Amino acid sequence: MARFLDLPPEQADLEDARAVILPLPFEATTTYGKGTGRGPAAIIEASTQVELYDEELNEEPCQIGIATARPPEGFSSDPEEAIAQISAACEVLLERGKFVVGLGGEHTVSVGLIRAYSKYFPDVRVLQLDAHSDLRDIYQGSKFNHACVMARVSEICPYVGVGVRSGVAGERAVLNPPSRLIYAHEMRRNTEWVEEVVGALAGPVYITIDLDFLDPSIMPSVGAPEPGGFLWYETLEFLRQVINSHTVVGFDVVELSPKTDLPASDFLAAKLIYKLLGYLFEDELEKS
Ligand SMILES: [Mn+2]
Repeated sequence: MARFLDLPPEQADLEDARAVILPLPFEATTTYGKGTGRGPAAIIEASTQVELYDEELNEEPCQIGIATARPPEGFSSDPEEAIAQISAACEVLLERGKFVVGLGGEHTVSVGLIRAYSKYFPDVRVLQLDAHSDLRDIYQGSKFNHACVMARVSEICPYVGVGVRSGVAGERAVLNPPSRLIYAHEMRRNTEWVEEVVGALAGPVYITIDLDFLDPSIMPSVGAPEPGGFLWYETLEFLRQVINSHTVVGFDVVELSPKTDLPASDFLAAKLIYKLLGYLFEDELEKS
């Protein structure tokens, strides 16, 4: 597999890199549009076209070193096994002090990543960006279906879900505070939503980004596109504020279902990852 951003070997060396891209081409329980298994490769391929210079930060965020790991060896197609493999792979990287960026794959992969993170950061809280609440306890006979991701996450740690515009009746009642679910229509009505979400988070924060949080007009390459999503700059401004207000310890970008005639989606995912790494390591970049 190619290297994220096609960085020269010295900037992509696992030993020295601050951040590691962990491709997780897992797809087993997708229900609607298929193809998330090809997501990581498509994001990495598109990333080779991303400019290394970030004009907003006036820095080259790649200076922190960004390595690209291999997917877990003998990657299982069974969700539970795959989650265990992902968790183990993530732990190895956390042990080495790396900032891990998980690349999905279907959203199920986040359960493995968050499981590993919760071991290293026992008081971690998750911020979920997603069009779907993913709160079903069981779906199509499995507790590890992508429609159950946040039900499983809520068993690991508290979380705040934002941007949701598709869910099931009574889902809020199953959440124990401080976990919270904020619907997209509520965010649209409340100009203070960014401050509200930032205020609802505490401790080390892990961000899981289901790309269908974004509006299908800018992110059509997802399995279950939902109208009424978020646009590029509002998403960046929101995430930058989260990063500036909290210690963000890791994130994942999941559910890209690449289509050959829509390369802009793959590029958006790659650029989003690079923008976030720039925001996250801005202080270190300024010092260097
Ligand atoms: Mn999801």
